[in-house]
Amino acid sequence: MAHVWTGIIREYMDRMPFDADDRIVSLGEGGTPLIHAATISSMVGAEVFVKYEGMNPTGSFKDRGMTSAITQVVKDGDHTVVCASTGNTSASAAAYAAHAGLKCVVMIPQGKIAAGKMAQAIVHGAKLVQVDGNFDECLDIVRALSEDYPVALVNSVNPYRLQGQKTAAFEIVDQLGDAPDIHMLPVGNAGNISAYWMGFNEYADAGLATKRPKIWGLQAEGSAPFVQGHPIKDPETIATAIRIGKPASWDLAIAARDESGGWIRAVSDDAILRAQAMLAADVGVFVEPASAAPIAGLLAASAAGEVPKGATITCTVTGNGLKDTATALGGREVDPEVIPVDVAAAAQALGL
Ligand code: AN7
Repeated sequence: MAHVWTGIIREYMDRMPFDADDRIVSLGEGGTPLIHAATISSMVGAEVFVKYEGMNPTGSFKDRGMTSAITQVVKDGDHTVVCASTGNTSASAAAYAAHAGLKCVVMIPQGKIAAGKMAQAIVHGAKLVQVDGNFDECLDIVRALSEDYPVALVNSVNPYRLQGQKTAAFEIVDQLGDAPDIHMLPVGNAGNISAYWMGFNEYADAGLATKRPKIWGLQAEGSAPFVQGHPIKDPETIATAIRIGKPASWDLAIAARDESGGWIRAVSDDAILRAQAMLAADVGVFVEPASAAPIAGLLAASAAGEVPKGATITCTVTGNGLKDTATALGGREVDPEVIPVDVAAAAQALGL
């Protein structure tokens, strides 16, 4: 009989801060595909795989952290969760809160989150407030709210978030049979890079992997505090998910970079959009712009001769392209020819 996936907490229960008696709040997250990217592999002279996190229940990796964060909120007996978000955290928090019967309140930077993510939070019944400021300022507000009011913070400063998100590293090792040589991912608030490093270390320490990957993190050029070496005030990028200037998990991300012998670099918005198109057209995986940053970074590293020949490289593509169709379609022909109901006209229109 096929193994039916039961969500990351149940699948990795022995490595999670929960036990079988806990009421697990799950939408079946995790168990996402690791897909070989043949064209990109031959372009860079390595074996490249993408971890397709857009396959999660709300379309992003945030669900891994939200199942564990919300499970703990229920355990603690809290009734309302709060988060700041560039869109995906709020979509995920809203869905898991709905499933658990909790209230969800969300602070988002005004006009700076993708339409699909906004729709998710609204439809799942969250109370949304737009802030005339950026994500970092929204996070400052919700941190203060969670100190002074009876609301539980579910941003990645909540340690249960990283506990859930580390399972993506477990899955990659389980899927490959060992850790990759290099793992690449986008870096925004820096929770995920910290969680992956935790997960790869935990598996190596347990003898379940023979090595630990170098971690290569990617930011958008206009929003690259780790590349600048300090927080920045007015982050800007088309990849709104990672439009973050003051990452909360700063020290953990620096540790992941340095202990692994990796790096964090920046790529331009144009390079991100080209990588997004390449992933869709060559791999068959439609991601949101932020998720394409690692591929853009991989192509740049390859052009600089920095990709080790034959290395196994995994790239987390963090969010589903359906969340932000406007950016993906920007500058493209979106009004295909209309024909009468006629086979000959169809053949002619299709150039057959
Ligand atoms: C698609 O939703 O911060 O470095 O508020 O949505 O762990 O922050 C989203 C971040 C990468 C960066 N890719 O991850 C939010 C939020 C996508 C994202 C990141 C985000 P972190």
